[in-house]
Amino acid sequence: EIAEVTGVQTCALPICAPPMAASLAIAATAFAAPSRPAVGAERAGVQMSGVARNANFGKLQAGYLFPEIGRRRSAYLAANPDANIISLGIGDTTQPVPSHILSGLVAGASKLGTKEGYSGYGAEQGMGPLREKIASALYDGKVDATEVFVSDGSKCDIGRLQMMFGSGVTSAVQDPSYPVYVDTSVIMGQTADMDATSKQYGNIVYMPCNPSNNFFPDLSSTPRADVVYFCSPNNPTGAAASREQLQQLVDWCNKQGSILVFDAAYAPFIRSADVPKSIFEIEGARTCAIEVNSFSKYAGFTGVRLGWTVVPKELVWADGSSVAADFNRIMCTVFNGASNVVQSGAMACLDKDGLAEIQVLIDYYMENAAMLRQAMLDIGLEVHGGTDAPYVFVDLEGKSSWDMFSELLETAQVVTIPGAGFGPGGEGFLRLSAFAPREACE
Ligand code: PGU
Repeated sequence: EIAEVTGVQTCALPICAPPMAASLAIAATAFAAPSRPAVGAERAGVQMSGVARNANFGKLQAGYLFPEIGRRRSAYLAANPDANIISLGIGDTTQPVPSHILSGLVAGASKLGTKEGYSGYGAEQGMGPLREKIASALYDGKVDATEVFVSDGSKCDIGRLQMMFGSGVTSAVQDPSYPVYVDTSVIMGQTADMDATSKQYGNIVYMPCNPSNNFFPDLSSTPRADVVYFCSPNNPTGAAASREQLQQLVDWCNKQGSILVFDAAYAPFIRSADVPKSIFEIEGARTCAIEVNSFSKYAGFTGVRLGWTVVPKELVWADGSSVAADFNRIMCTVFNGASNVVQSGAMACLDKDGLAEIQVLIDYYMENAAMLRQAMLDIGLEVHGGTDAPYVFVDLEGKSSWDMFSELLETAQVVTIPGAGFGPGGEGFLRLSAFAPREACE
């Protein structure tokens, strides 16, 4: 019976111990962990662990979106080695780091070569002067330096926020949305399986955001969720929510007792007047919102890596305890502080010269966006985004987005991102990234 429980009965392999020792070992492990295989096993010549796979991975439908696009691009290149591929796919910056910001990175690296300048582990929350500078230069004093947690990027912070929320919460997302919110919810075990027809995971609240509602959800008919992910300007639709819309969102979250995770990674691309660049410009946000943000798209730091998360002091859990205190606990436990070299570069981003250099970079990418938009309009397609965000969202008039992705790759050697990769609500659209070099957009 014990052998049956542990599954060892079927093991007829040389790695198994002799019968007497085996039965003792089996008995011991059977009491310790009766429902699991106790030892590694070899099947079809492959050594396997006795560790059960985290079942949440089985719920994920495919690999992470962007490596999947990369895989298809590489397969095409392998079959067509002379192809000159134009990439309007992943939102990855392409222009060099400007000179003043670069000098900050270089200075940070050089310091490490001197006895006086050398530093080892830093504060897990980031260097004090950088936290101060983020609070003053980007939030105009609306947040305190102690509420800013400096990190290695906003994607990583979303993962750490999920670790803090745990597996018991329900999450709401815009549909379509940046796939990290849903995928991390699945991996954390917050969701049920995906429904084959609706292509939605159970226990996630999908908030449709499309041309029919001007890319803002009807909150009056949206079920409550514990955590609401909202990205503005949005990836992939390019829509930027107005002040009134964000006020509605904050009021709704406060009323429902939800925590809003506001992703402002594209804030500096906003051109429209009076569109907020931070959720903390909205009254009431301090009792419901967390903001994740990043230098990736501001300053070409996608590979350099520096982001931050703002958790206001007023934000508390249902028992009245501090969310910031728990996020701090996560950062101290699983993060050892952002690179000191990179934090020196970030300081340079935020002084007068650095901010001016960032503006030049953003102008460059937004000019690309305008060109992509115009090109799509010229061929008679309906387009969204591209005016307050570096993404142009093209309406495919009912065509499948994966089919169109393949067709464009094969006939024009252009890489794009199919809207369906951002959730079922993205089907029928294609995302074009303006982070390409100018020649690609021409
Ligand atoms: N938040 C949003 C809304 C994003 O679109 C991205 C990057 C990030 C966060 C990540 O920022 P980091 O600070 O660099 O971690 N989105 C890109 C890149 C793909 C990816 O997997 O992050 C995109 O093409 O959508």
